Amino acid sequence: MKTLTAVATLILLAAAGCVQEPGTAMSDTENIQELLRNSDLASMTPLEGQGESGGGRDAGFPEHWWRSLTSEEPMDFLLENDPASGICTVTVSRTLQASFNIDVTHDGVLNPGIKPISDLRTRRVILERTGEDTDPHGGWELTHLTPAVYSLDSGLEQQVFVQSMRIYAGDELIWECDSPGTFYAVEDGLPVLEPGTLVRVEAEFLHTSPLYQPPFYAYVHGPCPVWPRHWMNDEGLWGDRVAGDGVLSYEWYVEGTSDHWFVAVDVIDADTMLDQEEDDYDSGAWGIPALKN
Ligand SMILES: [Ca+2]
Ligand SMILES: [Ca+2]
Ligand SMILES: [Ca+2]
Repeated sequence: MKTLTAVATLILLAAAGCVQEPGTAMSDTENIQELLRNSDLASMTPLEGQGESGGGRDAGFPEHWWRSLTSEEPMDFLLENDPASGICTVTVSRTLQASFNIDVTHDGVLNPGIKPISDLRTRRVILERTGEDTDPHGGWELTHLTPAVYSLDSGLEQQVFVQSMRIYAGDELIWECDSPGTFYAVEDGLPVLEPGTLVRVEAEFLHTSPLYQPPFYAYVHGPCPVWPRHWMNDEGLWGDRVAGDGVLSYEWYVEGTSDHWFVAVDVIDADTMLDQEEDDYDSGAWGIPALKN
């Protein structure tokens, strides 16, 4: 009976991918990878889904646009040091393939063209071993992370980049980033958003080879009203404090019911946005998980 139970347990563990050899505990590397695979903090959303194109204000904006995810590779983990020290920095990366659906004909009909997307998402995290072998994930905990950076993986030259990002609650600055290599403590360094609070996201962007005016379009993703994605402007509208200063903004009341507790700023090249035929998808983004108060 004892043997049967032991065998049954072993089969269950093997099925869950936890144990390769009878009686062998998971290694630090396996524990770290398992933790990261299951962590909401480590994951990086594909920024797909619907939203505002630009308010339908003029023909300089598409009638509609949205990304639809085709496939994602599993997350890739590069351990930057030997975890035997009890602290480990890991580069997490993940590729995605998607479609950029864009409809530039303002005819009241949804008739988009499709541009292929091949992107790479990367962030670094720090884990510490604060518990015992028998604790979940062998006592490892995710303590710090950088923003997720979205970049092209298509072979085309990326020409649009995020330069800075700030989150305000009311008029109080609660999170800012000027360099995506910056680590933030999970315990007290992430933006905490309270449903119903007026939140403003500001960001600055760069186009390395601008052809059009404006050179790019920018969007914020997060727990926003109606749509999880909204247009950011530099026209002094909707929370933008100073028109024409290169700081783009969007302000909203946090939706408690939202599933989108990941705040991202997303820049798309005007060259991508102004037609629906060319294979010229160019975009970049930064994103950070937000905690719900
Ligand atoms: Ca149309
Ligand atoms: Ca501005
Ligand atoms: Ca184009």
